[in-house]
Amino acid sequence: MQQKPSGPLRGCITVPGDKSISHRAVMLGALASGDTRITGFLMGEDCLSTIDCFRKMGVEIEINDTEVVVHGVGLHGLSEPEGPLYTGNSGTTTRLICGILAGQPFTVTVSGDASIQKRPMGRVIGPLREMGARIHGRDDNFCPLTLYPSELYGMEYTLPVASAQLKSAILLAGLYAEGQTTVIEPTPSRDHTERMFRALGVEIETNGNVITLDPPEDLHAIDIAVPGDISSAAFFLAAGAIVPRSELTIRNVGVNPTRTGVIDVLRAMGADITESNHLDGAEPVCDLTVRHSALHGTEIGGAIIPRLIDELPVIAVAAAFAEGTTVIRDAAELKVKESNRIAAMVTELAKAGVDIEETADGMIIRGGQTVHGADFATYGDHRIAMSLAVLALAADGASRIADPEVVSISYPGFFDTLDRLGG
Ligand code: SPQ
Repeated sequence: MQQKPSGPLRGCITVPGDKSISHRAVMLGALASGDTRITGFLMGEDCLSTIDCFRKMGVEIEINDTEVVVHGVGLHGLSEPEGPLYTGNSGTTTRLICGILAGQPFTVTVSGDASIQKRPMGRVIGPLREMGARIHGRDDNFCPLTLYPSELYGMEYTLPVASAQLKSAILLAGLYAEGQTTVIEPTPSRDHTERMFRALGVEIETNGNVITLDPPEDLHAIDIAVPGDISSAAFFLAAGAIVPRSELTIRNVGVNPTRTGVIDVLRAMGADITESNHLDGAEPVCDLTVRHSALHGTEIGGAIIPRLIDELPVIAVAAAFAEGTTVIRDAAELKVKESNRIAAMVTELAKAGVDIEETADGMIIRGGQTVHGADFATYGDHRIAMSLAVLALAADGASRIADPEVVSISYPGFFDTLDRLGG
């Protein structure tokens, strides 16, 4: 698809529901006793993969527009699927479901697309085995993964990486374990699983970086309102900041503090972002307004990284338009996402004439020079596609983006919303 430089982006939009919360709502709704009504559900391919997996295990799930009703089967009510579970492109589905499957009395195989088959699963296999799970993975690290019936025991586990998927897989297995399960994080990662557990009546305590779960008798079904995804809003925050004369508002965005690193970093770069209409609930939300402003480089590393890991590609785009140098470090996890997001962004931004250098755990961007339109590859990665679309809005000359349809993994209407804003 061809994208030309944009006039100002103006207007008021909503973004689709949070992907992380949508996955968890289906998973925990399936294991709850009673019906879970989910509003604002993300109808992206990844979340539909999660629905498909649970349907195959006997859970009735209705979809009406953006509302989903999960008829929970209870903690011990899943049934053996007829064939393997297919998780598509979704790392969250693949890793979290392993925690649940480890506690089931049947054998099941899980795999996904070519990208999922390259993503490391050893980080989940190891701790689940320590809890007593019997799991076989290709080369002990990759899909397909086969899980066999086994007895699970609670344990204390220190995560080697700050990963919400790994933390959640262990806590989900903890539902089926004898005794307490404790997870210690190097730095806090998104805590949607813990918040949802609490809302469903599970005893779970967070003390700094230590999370302890007591296995429950059952989960009580509740209604879940999914807020707009801050990871999707991030594309418009960056676009509004770099396209001259823009001013746009994104309503009802989830601003859980474990996810708001992108707001902190864009503000540190000089972006004009204001918050209004704060609502506190299981997951806090507010409206975000961004106005174009001059940006400058910054340093990004340490504990903020898990709070903005998925937004680093679009932050790199903002850095290309910022005066001075931006250094991103401590972000080696970017190499094992849907694509190697460090290599992908360095290669594509260099095509646009950006002075950018790959480092072992991040990148260095010397911004403020003219950024040119170019023919961009997406590496089959939704976040790379949308980040490059944002770059194209403010670049000099037209750009072409190969396979733009990959955005449907997390944001099916992305290009329509961009059009509506004048992009
Ligand atoms: O689900 P998937 O494919 O892993 O999606 C990504 C994304 O960019 O949408 C990562 F590639 O988000 C992850 C995120 O990076 C979603 C997630 C979650 O919902 O728990 C946690 C993060 O991954 P991790 O590996 O740090 O736990």
